[in-house]
Amino acid sequence: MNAMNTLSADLLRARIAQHLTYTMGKDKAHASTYDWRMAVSYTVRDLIVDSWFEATRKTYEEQGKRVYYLSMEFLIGRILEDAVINLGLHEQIEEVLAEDGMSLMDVVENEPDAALGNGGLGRLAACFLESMSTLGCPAFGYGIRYEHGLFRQRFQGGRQVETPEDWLNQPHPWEFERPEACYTVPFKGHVDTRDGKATWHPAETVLARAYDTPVVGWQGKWSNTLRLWGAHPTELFDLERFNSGDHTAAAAPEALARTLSRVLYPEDTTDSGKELRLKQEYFLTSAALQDILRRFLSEYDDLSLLPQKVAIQMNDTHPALAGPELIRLLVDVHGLEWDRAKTIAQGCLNYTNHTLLPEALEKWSTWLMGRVLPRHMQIIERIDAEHHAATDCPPDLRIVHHDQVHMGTLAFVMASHVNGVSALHSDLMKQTVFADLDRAYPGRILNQTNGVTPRRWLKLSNPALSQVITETIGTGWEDDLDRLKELTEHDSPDLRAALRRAKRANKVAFGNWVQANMGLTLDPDAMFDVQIKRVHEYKRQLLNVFETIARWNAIRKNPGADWTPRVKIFGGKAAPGYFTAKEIIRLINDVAKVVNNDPLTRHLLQVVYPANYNVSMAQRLIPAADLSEQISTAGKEASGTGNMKFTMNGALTIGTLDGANVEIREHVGAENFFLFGMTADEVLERYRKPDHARSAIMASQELQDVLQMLAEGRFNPEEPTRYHGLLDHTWNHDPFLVASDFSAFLACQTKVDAAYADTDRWDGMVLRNIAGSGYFSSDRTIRGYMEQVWDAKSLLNR
Ligand code: 26V
Repeated sequence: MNAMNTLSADLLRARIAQHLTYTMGKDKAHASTYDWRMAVSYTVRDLIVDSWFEATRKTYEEQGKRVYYLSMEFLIGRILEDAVINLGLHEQIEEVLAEDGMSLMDVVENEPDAALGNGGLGRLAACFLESMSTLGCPAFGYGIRYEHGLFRQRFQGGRQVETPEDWLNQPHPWEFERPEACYTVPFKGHVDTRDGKATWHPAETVLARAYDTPVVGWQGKWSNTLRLWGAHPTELFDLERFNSGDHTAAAAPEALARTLSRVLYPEDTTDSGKELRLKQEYFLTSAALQDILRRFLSEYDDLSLLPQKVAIQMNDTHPALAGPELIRLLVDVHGLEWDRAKTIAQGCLNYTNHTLLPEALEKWSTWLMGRVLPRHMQIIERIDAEHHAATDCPPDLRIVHHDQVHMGTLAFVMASHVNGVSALHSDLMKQTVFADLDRAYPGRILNQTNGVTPRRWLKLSNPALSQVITETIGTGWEDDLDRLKELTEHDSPDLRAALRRAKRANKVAFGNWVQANMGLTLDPDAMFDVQIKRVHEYKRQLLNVFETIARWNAIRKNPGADWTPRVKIFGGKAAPGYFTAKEIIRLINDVAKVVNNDPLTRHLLQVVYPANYNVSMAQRLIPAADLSEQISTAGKEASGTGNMKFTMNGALTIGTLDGANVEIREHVGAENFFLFGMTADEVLERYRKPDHARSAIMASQELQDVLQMLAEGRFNPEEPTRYHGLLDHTWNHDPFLVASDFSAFLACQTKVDAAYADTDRWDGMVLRNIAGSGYFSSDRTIRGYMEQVWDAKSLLNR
């Protein structure tokens, strides 16, 4: 039983009123939604603090192994709603707020998203934090407290325009600033070596200051800490310069230091080789490792115990300096021998790979690395020499090669375990990018298929469906998601109808939001066909928009046919410097403008692209989706996590055999999944055909028609040549095989139409998707990491 459930509305009423008066300094008559949100947030936060202290006490007492999750990104979204759901305080707070004419929804929606991440990798880190707390795994998340998270997206004439995000311009009620938890992070300068001992004389230093956010698990039984580092100057300002009148120069040290935690890098694939990014990565890594060692040494005095007490997870290669940094701290600061230090470091570290796209594999020039981190460059050279000596690897398998430091190789060599994020992805790691390293270090690569937290992605975002589930199988599925399987035992016309009603209610709610925000009226009985994710060529939004155009053509040719009405919904941001992705966004918006204004087809086809897709928009959109588009070129999407959220929420997937789609299909049953397209092997084969694009285009009249319309500027008569570049790209390059998979996609979409028209059949498929989604809870994933990677134990109920 959740202790919080017994908290009376009276107590909450008193505490909220207390915070409104004494923390916010407002009386009820003048309190704004913001004031209420802060008062409610402080009230809820107070309720978490006790379990937070209790978890810390227990971890010290049991001398448990701690897990440290190092990530440059945590895409958290809103915090209050999550805490309220996990504490089970929904109804009581709603009741209290209603007395003053407020609603929990208004209060919750007043909170800005914490958008400290780009996409899947950052959102995964946020789901993992929540699951680690739910499972009582003693853990810390370490990241950067970016002042500005991921940019906001607007559309101007259909084009993406970026504006800075500013979540910290209001006080952030969830963090505790820790001025005493503060570390010096050194940069640049030179290294002296005397009698075999290296001394680094840095030329710059920055202070890393901790800001802690408690992360509460399901039912408030355990809370861990997300510790984000803010950069501060070591010297406040140059008083001499200030006194001499040079006020700008006097503030320079402060400005320089703060740059390090100013803004999240918005690229999520291209490694741009920027010095600031390298400094950010080291800033996070060094602060985290100093903190880890300080905590360890406060409890133990033998550093050899470190691997027994500490597991460090590197979320992609971004914190891969953890290897050399840990060795540096152990050798240079704590006086250990090199071999011992390296063995200890390897015993603690693990590395998760999140992409095989070559352009996303981080590399740093030895020149930059040597200038910014001269001591680390020496350490990396030595690790590399020993790696070479031990494995006799060819030059291209070395960490340093062609004057570049290969961070993937460094992370791999320094880790106990290396994992991919879906079965297919882990297999491909072994067959391709990491094949030789896998042979040199057999058994090091494992798989841990991603998952998502069902608390945020089902219970919180889809109360209508959650209620149907609870009414059918009872409570307790929230932290035991395999229980969703029981739904199949209750399959009945009544259950199917209930699922359908819940979905329709969510579609109506989303339709109202679109009406209010975009002025478009959606038909809730049309199929909501959704593709939401970062815009990338490999994710093939282009394939989806080509299909949209082909569908429009087909309807116009035969408007009287028995069409299944569809709303095509897109959402997602492009990296600011990614030209082709931005062209694709503009094309979708141009197509939307024309198609939505066609009186002949309007009732059968609409295209909606709300700007600024983020976690909160995902929470509205996913519960309202009928069809989930997971159509990446096979072999390119490491896992996907959106695909899992849709399945849990009763959307059917149209997808390729890529990433975790493969496992989703196995769990929901092949007959309940719309599969199309080439396999990863067939993709490789297809690339060998020099005219793959042209020959595929010539084989499809529908695709030729689409391309012809773009050539003529059918969607942009004001500038008919607008998409000629994109067309040339498609005809002559088509790097992600849009043309080659087009016909299969079209044919599969026709099957989707037929299935949707058969309501009962569709509802049965929906039921089996929800029932089969239990495997994709991040609780299952975290259990896998605890057992197979970290060797960590839950401290709950002990
Ligand atoms: C790379 C870089 C390069 C330098 C600039 C900043 C930056 C930021 C992120 C990345 C890596 C992005 C990799 C990524 O997000 N992978 C996604 O990870 C998800 C969680 O495992 C997975 O579901 C997606 O399939 C995968 O694309």
